[in-house]
Amino acid sequence: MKLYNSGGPNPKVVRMFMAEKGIDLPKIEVDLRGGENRQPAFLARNPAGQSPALELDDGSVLAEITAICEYLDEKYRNTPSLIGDTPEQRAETRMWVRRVDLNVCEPMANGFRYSEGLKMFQSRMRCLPEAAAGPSRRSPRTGWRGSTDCWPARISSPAAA
Ligand SMILES: N[C@@H](CCC(=O)N[C@@H](CS)C(=O)NCC(=O)O)C(=O)O
Repeated sequence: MKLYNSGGPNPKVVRMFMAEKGIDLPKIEVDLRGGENRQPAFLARNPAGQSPALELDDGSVLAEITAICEYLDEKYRNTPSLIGDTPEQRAETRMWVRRVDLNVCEPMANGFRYSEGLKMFQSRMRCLPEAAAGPSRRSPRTGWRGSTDCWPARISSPAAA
């Protein structure tokens, strides 16, 4: 196995996960600023043109940090699971990962790509500069801008109870 690695928060998530699990894999550095990830050689591995990507021993390639981390968690069972040992623990982990991805990471990344990062990203992906500011209305409950109004009034977790 080898990890196609680069700067940026997403590969860092996988590197942190690997560090916690004590996993060491060969890394191939991808030059994002130079656009190497949008060239045919890299696109052949990950058509999404993004880093990280994990090349498995059979030559297939796994992308998306959550899928990579879950795969490594299952593959390296000699160290404690970071996802969970029971269906309930795993479900709770996945619930929070989805909430963080949809409500925090994706809006934050798009806010950057459509404003300060526009120069770098407009030739790489569809950008919507008009959406950079996001919703202007604040949630009366949380004070946050965005789609968090659809969250339950109190987010409960067994750990917090
Ligand atoms: N949804 C992807 C996001 C990957 C991503 O956005 N990676 C960034 C680096 S943090 C990237 O490759 N940016 C360069 C580009 O999109 O051209 C994942 O979960 O891995």
